[in-house]
Amino acid sequence: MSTESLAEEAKQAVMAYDSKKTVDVANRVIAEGADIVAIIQDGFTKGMTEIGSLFEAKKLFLPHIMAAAGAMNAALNILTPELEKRGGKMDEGLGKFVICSIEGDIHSIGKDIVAIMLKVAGFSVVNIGRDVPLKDIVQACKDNNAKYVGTSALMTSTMVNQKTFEGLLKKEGIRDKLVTNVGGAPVTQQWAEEIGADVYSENASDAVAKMTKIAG
Ligand code: HCB
Repeated sequence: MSTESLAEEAKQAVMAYDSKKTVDVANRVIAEGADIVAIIQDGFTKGMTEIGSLFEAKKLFLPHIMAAAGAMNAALNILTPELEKRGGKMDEGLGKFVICSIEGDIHSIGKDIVAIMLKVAGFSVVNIGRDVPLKDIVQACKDNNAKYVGTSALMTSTMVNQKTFEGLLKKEGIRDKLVTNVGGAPVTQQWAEEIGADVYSENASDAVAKMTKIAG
């Protein structure tokens, strides 16, 4: 089956809140050796985005989002270890990369995809979770002697914490030691520039492309 057809099935399965189906698609992606990243981005993620739009249009409600997220996560639980396996022996030599969903934000699906893809690309990723207080992110950067820090914000109300975080890094005297990366659905290149973040990443592939270039 083509990658396009599998991606379409993945999208439809998320939109049907059907975990059995998402797991079935994930298993077939592995069995057929299909492109996992393409299926995640062009399939499962597109289904989630569509669910988000229907929610915004008040055609769906929170339980629908939770069910769709559950279906997507069921597939990611299968695809993530396979992605790591296909990455071969991961040399994490590109440096420590602290990543999290920022204070106030419990959305974690996208951040976890970015984390795993950066790991496969060769970063030593320290995924410190979701809704992480800004002071704890700073502490994790210090404790790990991180070179890079990525924050994910899925809401307009939590994006502002990315700006506060930039200020906190300066106050703590470690801003110059870090490359900051920002992402999440409402985040844009313009926002990154406005708050003084070093890199904006639209999606996981973009994060890998831009960060590996910087890591040299
Ligand atoms: Co949630 N939610 N949600 N939600 N949710 C959004 C984000 C809305 C846009 C839905 C809407 O109104 N249309 C909305 C935010 C509105 C706004 O502020 N503009 C919203 C809301 C309001 C809420 C609650 C407040 C609802 C409520 O309780 N009334 C609540 C949040 C509570 C809180 O955080 N304090 C809430 C809860 C939930 C869950 C728990 C049901 C569930 C999350 C489950 C989980 O993550 N474990 C959920 C979901 C799933 C969504 C939508 C539908 C999908 C998000 C998602 O997973 N997308 C989302 C609608 C949408 O975004 N269009 C909706 C798929 C992933 C793969 O994409 O964009 O997250 P991504 O990540 C990409 C990309 O952005 C980038 O790469 C990733 C991979 O390609 N990236 C980074 C992300 N982080 C990065 C970090 C980097 O350093 C670099 C790149």
